[in-house]
Amino acid sequence: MKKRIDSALLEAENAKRESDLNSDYAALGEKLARADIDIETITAKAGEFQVAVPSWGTGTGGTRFARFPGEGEPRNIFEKLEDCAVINELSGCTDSVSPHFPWDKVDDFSELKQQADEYGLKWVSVNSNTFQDQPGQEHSYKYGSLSNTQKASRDLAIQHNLDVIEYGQKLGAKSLTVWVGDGSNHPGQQHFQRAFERYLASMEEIYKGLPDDWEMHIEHKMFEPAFYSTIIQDWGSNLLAAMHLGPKCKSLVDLGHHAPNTNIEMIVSRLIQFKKLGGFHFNDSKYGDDDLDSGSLHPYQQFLIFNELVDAEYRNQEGFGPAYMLDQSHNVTDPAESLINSAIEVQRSYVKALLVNREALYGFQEGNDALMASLELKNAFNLDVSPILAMARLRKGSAIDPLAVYRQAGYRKAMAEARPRDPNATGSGIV
Ligand code: AFD
Ligand code: MN
Ligand code: MN
Repeated sequence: MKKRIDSALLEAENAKRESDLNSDYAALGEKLARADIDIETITAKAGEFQVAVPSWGTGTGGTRFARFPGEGEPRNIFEKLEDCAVINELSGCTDSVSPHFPWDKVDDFSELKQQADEYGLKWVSVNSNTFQDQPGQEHSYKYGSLSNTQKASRDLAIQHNLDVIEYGQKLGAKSLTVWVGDGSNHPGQQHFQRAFERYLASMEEIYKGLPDDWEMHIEHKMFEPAFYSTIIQDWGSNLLAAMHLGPKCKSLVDLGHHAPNTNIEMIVSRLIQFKKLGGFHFNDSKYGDDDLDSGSLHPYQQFLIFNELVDAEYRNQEGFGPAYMLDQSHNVTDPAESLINSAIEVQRSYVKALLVNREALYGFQEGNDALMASLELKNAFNLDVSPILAMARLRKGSAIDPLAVYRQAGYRKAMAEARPRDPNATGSGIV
């Protein structure tokens, strides 16, 4: 497999830390054994866990006010893929990429697929973009795309989604994620029911174009760019649409797309129960769709979500198998560093959720022992599982300390030289 980080450097950095890691791992192993947990089982599961990187996350993000580009940003999908390869080499838990079209459109998809194959990266859910007009676009999305009052704009948006499915097929992806910015900014501007009917009719056309083994994932979002109403504003509308469209359509939960303090883990549970959980866009938020780094603000919430996911896994819940993706906007950090760290934080939540004694928890729940039930979760959350994560990385040839290696490698500086800024570069800033 083609590597972008010098293996000698990686091995030397790991060698410096290996003996400390072995001691910490052994100590944690003893502690877990007292609770009848086999550390090796957990480490193996940690090693299997993967979360996809969004191609658009490798560039510096921005806000409505400005974008402050970083040094050595990728200027096209090939360079984004290079950064994704680095993120995966070091973290060992991001073996797939979620592309966004038309930002990532290329003339020769086989060349793109080949580059990904060489890096050992897979393509997952393809994203369509009907939330902005492309240069020269004949019918605008200013007043919506799939729900636009004008048929010509709706048809364009439908066709774009069908094209995106085709690109995805060439790359080997198996799902389409649809997020639209459609909505209204003024009370009375839009007839709610008619707009939703138009959206559903358009989505039916896209659904018809799905290959047999594909899924379609709908992403809800409470506000922005429409600030009064959004066509799929919450999980209720999302689920209604997914149920209307059929079994291949499921809901995708982006953590930043809910009102502050919403009980997202309960939404996750409901979607699991009705076989409608398609996937996740992980990120963190304080106020709205902040797109902050996963686990940077609400690690307990992220753990509680994984508690539901691991519970479904434990119960062999039928129809369960969500796609895990990050969706973040990095304004003040090196995007590669944020993505490495965030992927590991998501993996950390998963591993902690594995430590919950499910049978004990069910017992406390049945017996209405609220305090012990909550402590069963809290005790797992409070355990520092870093040695397990580091050991999982070491065993697959990744870094014990990914960020230290990344900085030692001087990757960003090298990219700043290799990738002089391109004012026409696409794909960064609008997430
Ligand atoms: C925007 C949306 C949504 C979507 C992303 C990529 O809020 O999160 O997943 O763009 O289309 O951030
Ligand atoms: Mn998202
Ligand atoms: Mn978002």
